[in-house]
Amino acid sequence: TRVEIREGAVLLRGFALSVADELLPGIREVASVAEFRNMVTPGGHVMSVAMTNCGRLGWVTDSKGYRYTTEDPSTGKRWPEIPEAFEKLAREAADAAGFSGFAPDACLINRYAVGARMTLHQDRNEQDFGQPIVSVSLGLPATFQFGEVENRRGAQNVAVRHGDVVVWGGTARLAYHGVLALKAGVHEATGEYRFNLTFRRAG
Ligand code: MD5
Ligand code: FE
Repeated sequence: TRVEIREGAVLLRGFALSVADELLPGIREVASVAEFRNMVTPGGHVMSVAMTNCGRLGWVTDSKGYRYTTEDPSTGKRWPEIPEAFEKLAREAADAAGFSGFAPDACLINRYAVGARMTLHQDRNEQDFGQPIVSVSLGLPATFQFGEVENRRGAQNVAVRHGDVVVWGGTARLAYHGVLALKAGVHEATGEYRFNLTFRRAG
């Protein structure tokens, strides 16, 4: 089913369910080359979410700031390629939400363990805010928060589960959003984790 969670943001419930068993080995393969790590924010905080990337560009943060890089700073090697199954899913989800021709060049992979969270923020490191972001949830459920474009006030909650895909574009593209602390649990596909694949056209 298709749920419009706000203007520009479409939740495609279960859209990735049939390909989840191709996505999870893909995550494992990417992480065998570019390991999950807890990056440091410019303010000096270690992020509770562990991250890695695939694609021409990868999102990183360190004491110098947030940015996209072509190389993994922990190895100096280029980020692994986006697996074909990831790319196909991202394109089809964007298409289903009305954004045809989406060609991501960056896929940030977030790994949430119990207690991991993401405080309200905007995604502003990409070149063209006219391009949507496609987000794929795998494993343990989470509570996603989405607010306004102007400020952090009045955020609303939406539950995201294994296989759900959200496409953010148009007026939702710069909305504040975050993820509440992950509750402990065990999922048959991912064990004690939630994974989120975030596809962007960054460059
Ligand atoms: C997550 N990740 O569940 C989320 C999914 C991130 C991040 O937020 O930056 O890694 S992406 C959700 C998103 C992206 C762009 C815009 C909006 C939400 N929004 O307008 O609410 O790990
Ligand atoms: Fe974000």
